[in-house]
Amino acid sequence: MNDTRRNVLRALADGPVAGPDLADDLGVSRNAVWKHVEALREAGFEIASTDAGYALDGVPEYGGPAVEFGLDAPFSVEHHDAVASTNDRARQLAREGAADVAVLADEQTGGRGRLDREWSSPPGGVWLSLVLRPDLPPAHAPALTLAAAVAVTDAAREAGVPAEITWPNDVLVTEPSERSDDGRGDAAAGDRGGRKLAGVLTEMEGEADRVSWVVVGVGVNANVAADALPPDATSVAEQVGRVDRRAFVQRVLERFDELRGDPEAALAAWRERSATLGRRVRVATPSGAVVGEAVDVAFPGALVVETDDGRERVHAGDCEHLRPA
Ligand code: BT5
Repeated sequence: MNDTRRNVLRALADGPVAGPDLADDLGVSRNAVWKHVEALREAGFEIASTDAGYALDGVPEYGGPAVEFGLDAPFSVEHHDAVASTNDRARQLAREGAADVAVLADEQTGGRGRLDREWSSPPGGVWLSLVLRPDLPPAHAPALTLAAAVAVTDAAREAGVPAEITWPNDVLVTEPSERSDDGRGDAAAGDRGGRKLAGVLTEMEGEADRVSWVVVGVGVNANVAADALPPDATSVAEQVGRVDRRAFVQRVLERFDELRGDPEAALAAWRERSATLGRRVRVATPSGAVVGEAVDVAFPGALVVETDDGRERVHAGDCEHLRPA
């Protein structure tokens, strides 16, 4: 959304404003104000012309301007009805120099998981990619993935879904008997630990000592029927019914914004929400399987596994929860 339009909305949020006053406050012509109001009406904002001036009567259910309106985090939002992949669009924006843009799509036709796996992205989901330009060495970027997983987990919990995180990037809903807080630890061998609600795909470009950009892609099965998803997936709709995606995305962006500059807080929050810590795991890594008890996650996101041969730090891989030995 352009800056003047954003400022028009901000002014209307505080009550009716006369067109001439708005023009003066924003330093634009009355005609320009009128054009911005018309554009906002087209975007779904209900703006009445009253004796007291323009009055905001309604905000659209979803979309870029709707998510930006009332958002307490410094992201501009670009919404598409459909794209191949919001990560691809975000990478394009990153290469053009953008920062702090959130790309959203209702549907992805070529959604990607890690290692070029497919990510099914039917209409109704939250398919979101953040363009970031943090002042970080590339090795620290995994902390952003953890922060995103925490942000999604908190938004899901506020929507009533008992979500937990499995290392490194999955947000799952576990069956009550499998939940990490009941201490029973009896998920089936080879189990991912529950049904997958969301995943995070982080991509970046940069020099050895500093990233030039990072794209954090977040996929959440929000208002999607379970039968439109892979068999071991679940959705917010299936768990608790349809969610207000505008509020959900705002919560994700705000929580992520709180955590992105504070990796220690992100790590602490991740540990509290983790279904992996304290479990026996098998992590498939490029150099072989690591099996043992997951005892910690260490900065910037390594899983610490207590194996028969001592402690190992695993930086990347796919993690399964095992039955206790
Ligand atoms: C992930 O990969 O979990 C990262 C997913 C990131 C998706 C977002 S959506 C917005 C942005 N744009 C993109 O193109 N991507 C990002 P991974 O851990 O590799 O998990 C992939 C596996 O999850 C697949 O092989 C399937 O088994 C399963 N899967 C595919 N679609 C799913 C879905 N919608 N829900 C749950 N599981 C799914």
